[in-house]
Amino acid sequence: MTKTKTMTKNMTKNMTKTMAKTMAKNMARTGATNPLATNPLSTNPLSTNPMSGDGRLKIALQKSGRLSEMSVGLLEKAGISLTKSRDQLLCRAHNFPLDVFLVRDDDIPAFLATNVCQVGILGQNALLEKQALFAEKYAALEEVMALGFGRCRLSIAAPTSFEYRSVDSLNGKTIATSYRGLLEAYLRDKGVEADIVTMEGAVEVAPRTHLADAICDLVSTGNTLISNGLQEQDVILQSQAVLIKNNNMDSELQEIYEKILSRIRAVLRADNSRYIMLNSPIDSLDAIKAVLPGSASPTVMPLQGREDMVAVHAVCEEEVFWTTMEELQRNGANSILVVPIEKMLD
Ligand code: PRT
Ligand code: ZN
Repeated sequence: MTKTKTMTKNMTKNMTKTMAKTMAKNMARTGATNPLATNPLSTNPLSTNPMSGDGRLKIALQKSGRLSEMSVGLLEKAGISLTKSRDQLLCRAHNFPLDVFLVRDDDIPAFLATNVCQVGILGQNALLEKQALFAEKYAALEEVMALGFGRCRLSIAAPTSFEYRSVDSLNGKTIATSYRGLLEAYLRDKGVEADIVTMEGAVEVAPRTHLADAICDLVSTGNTLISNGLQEQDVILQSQAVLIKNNNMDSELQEIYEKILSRIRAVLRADNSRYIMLNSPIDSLDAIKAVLPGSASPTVMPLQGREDMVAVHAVCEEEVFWTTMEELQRNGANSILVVPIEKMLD
């Protein structure tokens, strides 16, 4: 089978790594500055040579995994409508100059480093791990914005029977992880000497199978650790999904990027904000304003037929808890309504 055919066949599985490598090699060999010129995707029947400097921004998202749905959802909330087909590598937005590459999260940094894509969404942990392992290659990738989903932490955990007093207890021990770069940096910083066993998955079983004394892995609920008889000990990194970019955009792409950025900012702001409406006695207006969370200047309007009451409307840029509503009520507010905000632009 020819190389091209193999790639097409395995597009949904293996292509991303191969492509990034091929591009990097070609660039090094030819000295080309534009990796789009050696684009193996040009045989992709789904595309009309999407990478030929066509004035469309390229974004890399995780194809299938914990970040996929939220990443695509974020673009959709930003008004970008994608032709959805899960087994495609490439989606074109039809109302915005944006192409979306759906790839494995581990490959996203390479896509940006080779300028196949200019922006991407991935876990901070994944970016920092690549930068820890290959500092020079990924130095130019920049974290632009935390996106508030995919929250987790990279932690060291050990069997409950392990007498863990501090990270020093790991001296001379073996630790299994998929995050060798970050773990090595952490241990170096703490002056701890330990052996590291790299595992691609199922890290949590390593102590039970005597492959390692402890592990270093991502944790969100902590249930996986508990069900494997492990106890979380040290948190190396708090992580969440982030928007990243390379520094390779011409002015045309930069303009598209800034528009997307502004829309994503607006979406995140709206997601975190609530519109609150209530009626307040004029006498306790100041007290009520003081209770309204994260709201600078509420709108106050007269209430028809009520000399003693006013209507108060405010955008609260943080969550409105039941306890806050109860406090507003204690201060004389009634008819309190809290509604989500769909879109918001200054
Ligand atoms: O196929 P591809 O390579 O794209 O996906 P992947 O399997 O490598 O990644 P995926 O989808 O599992 O995770 C993508 C990103 O989601 C990670 O890089 C993190 O940024 C984020 N994330 C958030 C997590 C978790 N929470 C998480 N809990 N990634 C992995 N886990 C795993 C963890 O490794 C452990 O096995 O979930 C287990 C622990 O979960 P709890 O809830 O039991 O603590
Ligand atoms: Zn991965």
